Amino acid sequence: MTVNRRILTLDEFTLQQLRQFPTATGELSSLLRDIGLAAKRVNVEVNKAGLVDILGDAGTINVQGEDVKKLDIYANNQFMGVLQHGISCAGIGSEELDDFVVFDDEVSNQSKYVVMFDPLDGSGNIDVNVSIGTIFSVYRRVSERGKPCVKEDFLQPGNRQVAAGYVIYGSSTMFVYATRRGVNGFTLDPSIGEFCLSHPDIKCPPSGKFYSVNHGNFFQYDINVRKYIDGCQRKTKETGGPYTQRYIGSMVADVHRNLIKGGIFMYPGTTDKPKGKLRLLYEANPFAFILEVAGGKATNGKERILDIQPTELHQRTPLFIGSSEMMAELESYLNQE
Ligand code: AHM
Ligand code: MG
Repeated sequence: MTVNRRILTLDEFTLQQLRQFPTATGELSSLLRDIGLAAKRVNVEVNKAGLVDILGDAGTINVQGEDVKKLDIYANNQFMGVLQHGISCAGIGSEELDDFVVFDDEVSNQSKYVVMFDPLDGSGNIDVNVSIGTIFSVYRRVSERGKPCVKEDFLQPGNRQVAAGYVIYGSSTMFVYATRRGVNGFTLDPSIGEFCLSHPDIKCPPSGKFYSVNHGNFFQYDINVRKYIDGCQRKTKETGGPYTQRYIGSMVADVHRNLIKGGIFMYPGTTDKPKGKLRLLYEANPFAFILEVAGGKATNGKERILDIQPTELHQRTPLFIGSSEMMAELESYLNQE
């Protein structure tokens, strides 16, 4: 008789990690459990998006001037709700909200962490059944516990993240998170409603075949970026190619593929938008942290993403992120006069 391999759930895994730190309080495990719970609720709605009247525009424009889809609002409320009612989070910042939210109640003021998230990244893809995701970033607050959290708790450079992760609502639903100790991926088993450890200790291959960029903007990119993209298209077997271009338009899906298989993702500045499109605090920073822990790299073209001192919640940054050797080659182009 064959014996089933022991499956570790997300909760079991985080508790197991906790046991290795005798002084740990369990607040991070609790926070990850809360995020996992919200992700499962969002997953249910994403799966039936075509069936119920939750699909489509909510008819409002968010703080970035973009159309807000109903699922964006639903996801935002789920993540904010679990974090507000949990025991670990003192406040949040979200792509969908104008400003930081300080929870300011007895339990929250005692909490150790603040969280920033993009509740539904790639939401332009909802209507067409393409993978979308949630991205989150966790910081230990710098303000005194017992009091409401403050702006400085949120405006910390990415190198101070305690944990970061994403959920991909794809052909299966996965929860991937990183701490300094490693990156681990959990696949949702719908039959038991649990995220189960499926991708332990993820390492990003140093090189790969994929490059992901919006080619439609090609003539708006800086000359060195264009030269690099041109170089990607000229790769031969002898120079590590041929490369394959893959751009889904959901950063979570594009970076997830490149993390697992090796590749590079770019959202450079354009002549119209010199800072690009992506947001530092809840898109670039969490992925930069995850990729670096997995052995990859992330820059804005001039400096390491994780070293940028943020000044505001919704600030944007150009982003180049991926496998270490591919990033080194990219940087050799970007550094040209
Ligand atoms: P969103 O947060 O409004 O969904 O926008 C972010 C998304 C990323 O997931 C994706 O990589 C990018 O926007 C695609 O933008 P573009 O269509 O300009 O290439
Ligand atoms: Mg979004």
